[in-house]
Amino acid sequence: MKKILITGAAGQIGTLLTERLRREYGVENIVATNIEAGKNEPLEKDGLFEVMDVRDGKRLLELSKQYKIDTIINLAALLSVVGEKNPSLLWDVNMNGLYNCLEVAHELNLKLFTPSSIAAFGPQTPKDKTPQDTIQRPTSIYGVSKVSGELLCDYYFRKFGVDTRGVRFPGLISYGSMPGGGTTDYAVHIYHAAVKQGAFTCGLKADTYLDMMYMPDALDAIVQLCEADPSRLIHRNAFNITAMSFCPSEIGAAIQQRKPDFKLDYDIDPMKQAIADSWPNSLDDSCAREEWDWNPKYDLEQMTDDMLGRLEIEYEKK
Ligand code: AKB
Repeated sequence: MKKILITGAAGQIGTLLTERLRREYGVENIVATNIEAGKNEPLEKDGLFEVMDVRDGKRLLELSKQYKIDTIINLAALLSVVGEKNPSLLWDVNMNGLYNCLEVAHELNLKLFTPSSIAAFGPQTPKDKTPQDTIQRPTSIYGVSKVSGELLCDYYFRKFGVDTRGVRFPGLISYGSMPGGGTTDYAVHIYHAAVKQGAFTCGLKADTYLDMMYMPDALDAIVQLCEADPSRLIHRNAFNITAMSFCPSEIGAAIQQRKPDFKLDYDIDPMKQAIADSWPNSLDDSCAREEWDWNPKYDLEQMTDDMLGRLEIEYEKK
C-alpha cells in the first residue's frame, strides 16, 4: 500500500485508521473521504480530505485517478440496528457503495479492503468456536449485505483478478471515536457511562456472549491483511477474527473490579437482543492466524485498564 483512499473516514474505525495510516504511510499518501464535511476537525484539517458519497461511483473513480490511489479501504456502511430501521438505505449504501469500489478497483487495478462482520452469521450457524467456512444465512439486513459483499468480493477476485481482502469484524471497542447504530455499541457506552455516571443500563441480557476486539488490534488487522503476501491467502474476503468473547455481566464485573461503586442494570431492547441472539458466541479465527499471522494483543482485562485510564483523563480535562 502506498496511496490509500478511505471511504467513511469519519466513522468509528475510519477516524482512528486515518490517524494511524497518516503516521505510518505519510500524510500526503492518505486520502480520507466522507459523505459530509464538518464531522471531525482533525480528520479534515490534518491531511487530505474530500467529501464523497460512496454511492457516487464517478466521483470515486475521479478521486482515485486524481490522487493515483493504489488501495481503497471501504469503511462507509450502515450497521445492524440502524439497518433494521431503514433496510433500503442500508442496501443502497452498503451494496452500491461496495459495487462502486469493486468497479473502480477493477478499472484502475487497485487493491480493495472491505470489512465483513460477525453479522454475516445467523441462527443456524454453530454458535461456539464458529468455523471459518460454515452455514451463514443471517437474518438482519446488515448481515445479508455482509454475506452478499463477501461473495461479491470473491467473485471480483475470481472473475477479474481484483485483489480484494476482508475480515469479519466482531464488536469494536474504542476510546477516540464512538460507534453508531450497532448491536455491540453497548460495550463502548458502558465504559463512558462508568467514568461519567458510575452506572449503565444495558439493552442486552446479562448472559449474551458476543465476540469483541479493542480498536488497536482491529487497526493492526487491516494493515496486516492489506500487507499480507497474497500467495498465502486462501480466504481472502471474510477472515474470522476475534480477540475476546464476553457477555454484559462479565464486562460489568471487569469494570466493578476497578470501580467498585459501578452499577449495572438491564432494560432489554427486543430488536437488539434478537440480532445478538442470531450471532455467534465466539469465532474460530485459526485461518487468519495461519494465513497472515493474526495475533491480537488485548484481552478484556488489558482493554478495561486502557479504556478506563484513558477515559478518566479525557473526562477530567472537560
Ligand atoms: C454491529 O453491532 O452492527 C457492528 C458489527 C458487529 O458489525 N458493530
